[in-house]
Amino acid sequence: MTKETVAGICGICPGGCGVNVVLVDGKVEKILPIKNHPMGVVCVRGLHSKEIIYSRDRLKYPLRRVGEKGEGKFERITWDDALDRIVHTFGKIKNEYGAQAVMSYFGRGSFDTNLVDVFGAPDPTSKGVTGFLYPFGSPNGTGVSSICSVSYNLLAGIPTVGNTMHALYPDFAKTDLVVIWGANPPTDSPPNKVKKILAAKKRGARIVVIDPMRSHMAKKADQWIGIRPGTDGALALSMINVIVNENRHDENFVRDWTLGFEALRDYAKEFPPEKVEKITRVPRETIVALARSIASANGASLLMYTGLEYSNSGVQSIRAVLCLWAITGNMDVQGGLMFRPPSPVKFPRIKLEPPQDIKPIGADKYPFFCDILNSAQFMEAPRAILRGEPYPVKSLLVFGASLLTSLPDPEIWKKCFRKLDFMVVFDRFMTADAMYADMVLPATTNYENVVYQKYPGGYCQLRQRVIDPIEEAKSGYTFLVELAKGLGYGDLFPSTEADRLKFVFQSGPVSLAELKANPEGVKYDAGKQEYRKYAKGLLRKGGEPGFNTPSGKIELVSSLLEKYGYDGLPVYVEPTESPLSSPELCEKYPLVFNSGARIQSTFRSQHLNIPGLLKLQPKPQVLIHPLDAKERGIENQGRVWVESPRGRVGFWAKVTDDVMAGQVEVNVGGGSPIHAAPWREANANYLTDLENRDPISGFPVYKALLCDVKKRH
Ligand SMILES: Nc1nc2c(c(=O)[nH]1)N[C@H]1C(S)=C(S)[C@@H](COP(=O)(O)OP(=O)(O)OC[C@H]3O[C@@H](n4cnc5c(=O)[nH]c(N)nc54)[C@H](O)[C@@H]3O)O[C@H]1N2
Ligand SMILES: Nc1nc2c(c(=O)[nH]1)N[C@H]1C(S)=C(S)[C@@H](COP(=O)(O)OP(=O)(O)OC[C@H]3O[C@@H](n4cnc5c(=O)[nH]c(N)nc54)[C@H](O)[C@@H]3O)O[C@H]1N2
Ligand code: SF4
Ligand SMILES: [Mo]
Repeated sequence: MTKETVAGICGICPGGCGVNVVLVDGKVEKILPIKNHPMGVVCVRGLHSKEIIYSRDRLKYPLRRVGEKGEGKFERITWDDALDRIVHTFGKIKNEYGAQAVMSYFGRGSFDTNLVDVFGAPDPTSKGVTGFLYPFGSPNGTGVSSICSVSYNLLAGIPTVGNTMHALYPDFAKTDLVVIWGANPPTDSPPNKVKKILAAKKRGARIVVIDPMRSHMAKKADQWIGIRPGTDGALALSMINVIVNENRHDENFVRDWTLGFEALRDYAKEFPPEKVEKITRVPRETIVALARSIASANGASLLMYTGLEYSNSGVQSIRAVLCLWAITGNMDVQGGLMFRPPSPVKFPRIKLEPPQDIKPIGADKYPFFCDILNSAQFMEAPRAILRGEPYPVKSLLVFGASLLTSLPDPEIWKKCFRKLDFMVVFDRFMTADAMYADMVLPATTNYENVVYQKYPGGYCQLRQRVIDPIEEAKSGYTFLVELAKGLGYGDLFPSTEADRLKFVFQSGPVSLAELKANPEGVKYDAGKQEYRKYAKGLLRKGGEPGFNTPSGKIELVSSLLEKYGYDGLPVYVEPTESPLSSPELCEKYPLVFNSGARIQSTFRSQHLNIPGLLKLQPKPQVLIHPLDAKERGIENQGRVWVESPRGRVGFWAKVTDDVMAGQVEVNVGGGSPIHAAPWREANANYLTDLENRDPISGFPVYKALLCDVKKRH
């Protein structure tokens, strides 16, 4: 028996956590954290790496469909045959309908640095892999950016503060007050912020969590503020109202560095705490007290992520919160919401240009989204696939995604899959989508790949290949480069993973030799942190003072949104399906529906076939308050139906006051053929609505709908 331990990076999700891999006879035996690694921790899924890598469910060979779509009959083919067939069919579709008829969807399984830095848009960075089909001639690179993170990161950040939100970070080390608003850091990938937040608390900073659920983080916080889902915009505007009325805003900052204060002040008059208490369910005293704390904190920091994206005013609600941070002078100050320093070093990237002669799908309805991302908004794909509007889409490459479990209305997507001429799925496992594909191709875990990982703050680590690929699985990079070669543009990219590394580190901030000599990673200078960079000309390209917005100021009224025909103010809109906006519907569906708060043992639709992880939560749950459960005769762990105007799905009740009375939280992820039976039957997206979206982002309203929960006999 040979036993060795090698330093590497966890290869299960894109979190990039540093791990020591214990190998016995060349097989992964155990995963241990690397001490003092910038990511710090290894989550429970990382600890179960062995079970995931060697799962008997892994796809091992390329497959070609031989039965009907959805039937699940496939035969093994070779990679060469598979690639030839894809190249031939994409070419045929291009000749007949134009290159735009070929679309790609890159999901949560595609966030590897190799892919994002090569095939993603360089500026602004969105993590989306949008560019693979640009050289082919198709603007329809799309993916999970159509439903995740972009609304917060790009569409709210860029028009308001002039940067992506990923270019900002909360100054936990110096803060007085941490507000966690629509995020739960323990289930982040990676979960590296928890330690910093708890250290801030220990130092005496106050931690406040605004969330419909008493989340993991809320339990550790000083205060949990429960809120009705989708109403955060009203809460933020009400705090603005209080602050302005009490003259607590930062007058100098507002005068010198913001645009549209008077209009915002006037609009916020419509949101007095007495009224907003009824909208949000946050008591008026709490609204006033929190507003005062944010205004008076010597640095109030803010941590947000996806929680506010999925309502009818998602982008604008996130903007309202940013406006609150701006007028209270909490931007780029000690303890506040900081901009990352301009980095003196750059990793070389490959720049792909989108085709200019044709607009992506969705550009007519979501022009701001499509322009910022240079990509299609996938929510509009059914129109193109089923009705040929505005032009037909005939082929879909699904890369590391599970559309049938993650998008609203799985039946419409099945219809799309049946209608497509050609569909390819590249994944680690057989997904529900793959059952409809013409070709199913096996992907590696990142333990089987060679790449590098760079971390914010100046740290870089080599991702060593710790095991050989399982059977014929290929890395995403290898697959895409081989496909690009077949399609005639392989010469744009380094042709192997090894060449790819050489390309980056020929002029990257650290050398390949240094990285190889230090497998736990290397620090490099990512710029000096200073406060008030906007005043020193450190945020704009030309070195002029100000923010990176059209006016150079933080735009409380956004000129960019106005240019696209949207309201420039961060307007609040009541969710279109809610107790206040649809009282009649509410008689039949009296509970507010929320879905998709992360659980540790799963990652969206993943790991629901892994016995060790399933043990942690064997069944899909709906979290319901004891009062609502009692009224319905529902017991803890009892079987229930969750019903919405779209349908009904079976779950198990978790009766808990971690959710507020009158609203429920439904687990997301179920619905794949390989899932354990209870999860296989529980696809929460039969309950959500494809047409109910945020008008700016096109994101579905996953988190502010109506439903009822009934005992299942
Ligand atoms: N109702 C409701 N629906 C939601 C949400 C919600 O909150 N509520 N959340 C939304 C969000 S935020 C997201 S991001 C989407 C997620 O939706 P998806 O992007 O579909 O994410 P996953 O379900 O994780 O599916 C990822 C797939 O990639 C595969 N995979 C993993 N790693 C790799 C890899 O390295 N290579 C390849 N080729 N494949 C890989 C996995 O096996 C899995 O099948 O769901 C959304 N859907
Ligand atoms: N273990 C694990 N980790 C994951 C994932 C996973 O599936 N499993 N998914 C990954 C993905 S795809 C993403 S995008 C990130 C997301 O990371 P986060 O955005 O941090 O996602 P959550 O952990 O669900 O935290 C969001 C919080 O917002 C709350 N929330 C929901 N609706 C509202 C609302 O209307 N208002 C307010 N104020 N809060 C609301 C939820 O209750 C939840 O506590 O996590 C990633 N990490
Ligand atoms: S967060 Fe992701 S990368 Fe980090 S340990 Fe967990 S599964 Fe691995
Ligand atoms: Mo996501």
